[in-house]
Amino acid sequence: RKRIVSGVQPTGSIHLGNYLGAIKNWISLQNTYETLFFIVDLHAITLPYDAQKLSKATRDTAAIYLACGIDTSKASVFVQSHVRAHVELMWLLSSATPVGWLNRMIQFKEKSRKAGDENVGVALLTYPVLMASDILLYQCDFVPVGEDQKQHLELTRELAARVNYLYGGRKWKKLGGRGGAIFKVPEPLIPPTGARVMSLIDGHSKMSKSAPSDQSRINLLDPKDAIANKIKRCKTDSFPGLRPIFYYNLEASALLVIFYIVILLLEFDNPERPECNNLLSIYQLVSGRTKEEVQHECQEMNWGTFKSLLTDALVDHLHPIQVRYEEIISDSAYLDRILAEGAAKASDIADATLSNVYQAMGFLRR
Ligand code: AQP
Repeated sequence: RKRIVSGVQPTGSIHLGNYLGAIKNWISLQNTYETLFFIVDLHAITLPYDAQKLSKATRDTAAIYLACGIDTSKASVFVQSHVRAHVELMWLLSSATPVGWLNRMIQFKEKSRKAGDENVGVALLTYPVLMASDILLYQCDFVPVGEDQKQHLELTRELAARVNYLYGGRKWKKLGGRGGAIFKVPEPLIPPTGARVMSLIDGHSKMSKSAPSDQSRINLLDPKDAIANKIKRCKTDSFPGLRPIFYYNLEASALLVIFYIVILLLEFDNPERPECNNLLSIYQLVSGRTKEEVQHECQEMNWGTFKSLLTDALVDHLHPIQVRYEEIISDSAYLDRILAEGAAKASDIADATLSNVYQAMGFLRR
């Protein structure tokens, strides 16, 4: 079977964006592919973080994976730092990574501009090399990536090709290796559309763990009251109802009726209503309805009616996940066992790759 690897950083509470944009998609992927899902704790320290909270966030994230439906009879679940090969391979790959490639990374430019050079650790610059090592260690075929990670995956692909060229093939064979490619060059797996969840207080920014306001996100473990409160207070717009804005300017001419129908079909994507699009998309994803069904159901609603519908849908969807999470997190022996088994399986694959890289790069082996 083709192999996939993916993970979430334990940088805070897992929110609806992480779930709808990543974890929920993994549930179906685990049925088709050989899957490895890890908690990306080594990446969580690239920006200033609270050491007192890291291990709890790591356990919580693992429990959430399982509570959401990751099935450990199909997928390996492990903590990144439990598989030493990630950091080791990163060092080896660093030697083959031109600094220029890293300087060009948009995320680095944006985050370092905000924080200032003196406040940014080297890890923020070298983060994409660790990400490359996370992927290449497992010789995976596909990596699910959102828009913001596309550039990093491209770097991973270029780095894999470069290492294969520098050390693979006949050169590796001369060193006693099997020759050929050292790394499989992975392909991006673009998730289904509509999975980018935006902040509840600003329809132009994505929902994020590190956004200062908790009001901007629905955390997967938020109780019912918190969800109701956040949805009640979330930003909407001043257009009436959930209809397309053009509706109210319509004359009764046939041409405009056709125009209206086209706009109606495009309501979700109306760039003038980012908050409306976001809330409708969230409702669509948690209710399991189609875009057309949601449009039909909601077009006559005012915000008050829609918000209570959305709150109920969210609470209904998240409740079973929260119940399951409580069971898992309170059984620490079970969680420890799952993570130990996952790390052991992952290490088997990762260590084999690492050993090949050491050999191909000419190291004296024990
Ligand atoms: N708002 C989002 N909508 C859809 N998908 C999202 N993801 C994150 N936010 C959204 C997806 O979640 C996965 C894991 O993300 P990550 O933890 O590795 O880092 P991130 O993308 O930077 O997520 P956050 O929540 O914004 O964390 P912080 O604040 O720590 O940077 C990825 O697949 C991502 O696409």
